[in-house]
Amino acid sequence: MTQFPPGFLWGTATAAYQIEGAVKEDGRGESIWDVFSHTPGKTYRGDTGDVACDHYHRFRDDVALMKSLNLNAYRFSVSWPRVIPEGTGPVNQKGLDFYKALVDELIEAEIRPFVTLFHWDLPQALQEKGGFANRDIVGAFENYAAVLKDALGDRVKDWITLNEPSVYSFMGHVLGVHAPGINDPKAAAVAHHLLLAHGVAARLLKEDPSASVGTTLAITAVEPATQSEQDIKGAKYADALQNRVFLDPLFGRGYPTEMSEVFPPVPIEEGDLETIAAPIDFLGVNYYTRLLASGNDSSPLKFFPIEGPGPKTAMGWEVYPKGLKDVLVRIYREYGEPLLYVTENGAAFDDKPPKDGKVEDPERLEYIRTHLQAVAEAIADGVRVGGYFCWSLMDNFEWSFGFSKRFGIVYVDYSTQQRIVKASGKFYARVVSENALG
Ligand code: GCO
Repeated sequence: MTQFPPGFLWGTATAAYQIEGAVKEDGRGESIWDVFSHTPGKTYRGDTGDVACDHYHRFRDDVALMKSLNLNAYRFSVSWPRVIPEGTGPVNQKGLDFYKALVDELIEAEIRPFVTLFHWDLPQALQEKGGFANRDIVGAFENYAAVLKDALGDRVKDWITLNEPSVYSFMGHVLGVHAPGINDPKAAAVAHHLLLAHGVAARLLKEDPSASVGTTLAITAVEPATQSEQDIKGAKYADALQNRVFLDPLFGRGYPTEMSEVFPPVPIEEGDLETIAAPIDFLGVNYYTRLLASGNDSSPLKFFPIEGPGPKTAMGWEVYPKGLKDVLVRIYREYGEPLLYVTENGAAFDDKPPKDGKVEDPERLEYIRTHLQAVAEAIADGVRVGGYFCWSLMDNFEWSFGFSKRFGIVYVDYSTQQRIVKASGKFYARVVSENALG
């Protein structure tokens, strides 16, 4: 039996655009993901988040579902355009009311809300002014944070400013496979403005001394493909560009030098690095897989990823639980021992349709079990990990993959919106109730 510390938080994570649906209801404005998903060819079979899991209408049932799984925390995101339809300007009271009702329902169920302010669904009106490439976004974000603080701050104490700024910057603005679908190496400016937005929002939210404020990064366990000098150098670039571009400035170290070697210069103004390094109470770590890097001086990023030998999920991501322990230990030791939460971890597999009301997903169950073991090992090594949030509560809109990839521990039948707890969900519920891995 591997015991977790008393008070350990057990949750699941979701994001607004991936589950809510109701994109045109109650005054919600348009987001860049509405535009992107409705652009032909951008998502699998043209799937959109128009309905998704219909969580906007079913949130009470979904909270009851979490309760039935014994969960004591829930990480969700607020849709900026639902709350401020144009990004700046008038506030949409009905949008705020939805989140107030959700928070009330969670608290009633003794589930602690962790609120992510920005999980990629930028108001389209702001994108039309340049989005995160335009420095003005920082003021808009601060204002949005203030609106949420006023509306929810009496009951929400755990805030996550951003989700995975790396993915938003690079998949959205260099590769163009996520909204806003731009191919432009100016992504370094986008990354910088995201970090600045984080800094100003963190400072503001922390005016409440009882608030706990952090941000969430996608952290990849980077390893050299071989021990050759070339690959070790490649891994250094991969780590700098994937992880340290965000970790270093957040913890007051400025940007890694590798960044300016491969991207145009970051538009840093005086005081920016101090703003970005505003004190935080925790760091959220999203972990899925490792990156095996092979060095190559002539490739634009100085490395290319090579396929690892382990089993793969339906995303083609290598299952590598040891990497989760490694990244937790590494961040804790190298960045001043911050409190860490695993804010996302989970796997897509091609689940078979329910049979006799059951969904058997042994691979996902094993993925979660081995990754929880890795978390326990990090804790045993002295790392402060405050909680674990499985991605995801239920199958949902997996961005450009639409509904073709299922990450849930709860199965969603999209034709009826029926939810069925998968075997992995039942397993997770047992771990939570015992606060231990059997
Ligand atoms: C992410 C996002 C999630 C994804 C998940 C699986 O962090 O990439 O937070 O929205 O759905 O990671 O790809």
